[in-house]
Amino acid sequence: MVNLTINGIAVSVEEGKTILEAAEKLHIKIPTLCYHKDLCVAGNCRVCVVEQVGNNKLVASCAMPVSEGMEINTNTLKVRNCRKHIIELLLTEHNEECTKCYRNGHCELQELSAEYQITNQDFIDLVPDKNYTVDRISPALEKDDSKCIRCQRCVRTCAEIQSVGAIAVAHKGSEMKISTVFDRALDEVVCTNCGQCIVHCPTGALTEKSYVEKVWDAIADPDTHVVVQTAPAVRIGLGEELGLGAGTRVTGKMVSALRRLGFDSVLDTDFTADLTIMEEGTELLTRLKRALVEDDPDVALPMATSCSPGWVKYIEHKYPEYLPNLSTCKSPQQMFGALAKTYYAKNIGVEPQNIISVSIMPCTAKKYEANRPEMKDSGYKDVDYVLTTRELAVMIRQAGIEFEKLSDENYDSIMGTGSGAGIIFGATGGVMEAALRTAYEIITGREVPFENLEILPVRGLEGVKEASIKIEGTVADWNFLEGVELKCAITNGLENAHRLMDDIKNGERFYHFVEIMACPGGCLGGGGQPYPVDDEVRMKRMEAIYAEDCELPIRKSHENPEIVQIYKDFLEEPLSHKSHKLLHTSYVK
Ligand code: HC1
Repeated sequence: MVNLTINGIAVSVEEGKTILEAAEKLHIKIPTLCYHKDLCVAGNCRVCVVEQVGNNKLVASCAMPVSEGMEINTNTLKVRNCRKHIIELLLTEHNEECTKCYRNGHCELQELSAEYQITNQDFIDLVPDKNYTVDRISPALEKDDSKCIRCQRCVRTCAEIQSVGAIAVAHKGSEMKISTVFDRALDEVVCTNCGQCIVHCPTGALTEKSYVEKVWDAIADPDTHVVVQTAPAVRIGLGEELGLGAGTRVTGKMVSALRRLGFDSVLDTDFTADLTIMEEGTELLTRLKRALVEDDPDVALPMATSCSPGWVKYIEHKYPEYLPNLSTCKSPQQMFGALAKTYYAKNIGVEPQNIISVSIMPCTAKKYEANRPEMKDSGYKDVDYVLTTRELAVMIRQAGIEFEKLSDENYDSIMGTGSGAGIIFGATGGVMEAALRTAYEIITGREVPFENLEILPVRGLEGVKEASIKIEGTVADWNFLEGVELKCAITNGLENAHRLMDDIKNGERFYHFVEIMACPGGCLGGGGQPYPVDDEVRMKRMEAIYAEDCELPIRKSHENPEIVQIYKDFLEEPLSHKSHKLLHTSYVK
């Protein structure tokens, strides 16, 4: 341990820790901008300076490791003046139209300006014409260089967490900017639309494309029936965005708020998460049969999940030769959209052209996914508008709804019932766990023992998790699986996906089934969820998801009565002609 004092208070921390981490232990807050717990240290903004006693030096506390006997002051006149000047200098090149900024009220630079009472400007405005580029081409993301403080959190996120590298630093000195290859629009480069750059950006330089006004217009139109679906992870993120603690579960209040906002049908993506288990599970068993019984050399294994659109875009760019390995299942969002304008429309007696289908997602890539040309199998655009968890919170605030005071309400029916297996889709490992709960019962004809419902090895934030299950006691149709050791892997975050895919490609690992989610922690850590985020927040959200699963009366997808009903009334059976037409797709190089 290393002993030091901060503001005269003694503290001991492990060797290698920084001054910032030591101060955190003493509950002394040092302001930061370029620093983020998820990322490697850059030390480029210097707003975290502190004074080292003895040499009177100002040092960047996020980058400076502690040393024995060190004496640090975090709140001297010199420190405060230096931080204030840094903030003022940042503001000289920053778009100051804060009242018109998308991140107004959620901006770290704005917070620091308020904290340091920056009320006048001592420095010359370096960019008086504010003639910056704003990239609004993507259906998912927007990039406004006039709000960038060049902290490079986005660049490190895109490279370190996501291994994508769509954005990088270009030019030097005052010309320096965050750019793409040949300064192209985000929509024209390898960006996966995951939105991790947004949740790591301290200002409004990177934001989601908002469809709030479009949705208000649809709600106000008396000729449209507006159907809304809510993703598994929204119910554990919305409360946090509205000022409740991380991991607060607000499912019933969210349903109630959606009705008050004016949505005509309030339905649940968990329903189509359950449907995905039926379709994807059957697809996996079909592939296994082709491989093990028919010895078909063309069958693509491992089969990979396809519900995370950031991951789908990543595999298209980086591993196109593995596209046949993707499950042909559309994501639950898109399955829902296709059914909203067919099955649901027919059931409620509304013409599909009069339905506007809205989804609330923790994810920005879902906006891109809804706009893919493949996603029109209902004969219309399957999902019209995608809002993030944050955008839903905006609508709730605009409508003057006192969220905390709402009472709990239930989703409408049909397509409003989800099982516990459906909700755990929102956490990394959840699709695998949900699939295993159902597959076990189908293959063995026996009920999963209650104590085995929770499959702990597939849970948690670890980069790559593995599970190997020996199949025993199969029933008739599935005897070809007797004694087979089913090998599965789960990963979250595209850097981890990259490592896993390279190992598969190099023949170092073999699996039958892999679950890959683009964002750290899975959808609960998606690019449309509240900021700020780190592993502590992700863990709280994860615990909330598993707690919700525990309390649901139905915890297996195949036991969801609305799933049983849709196969009876409409789809007939998994992988039927109708389900192929509406629920499946394929991606080509
Ligand atoms: Fe997800 Fe999914 S779990 S991808 O993270 O399969 O976004 O929550 O809605 O579609 O169900 C997201 C979450 C979500 C889909 C489901």
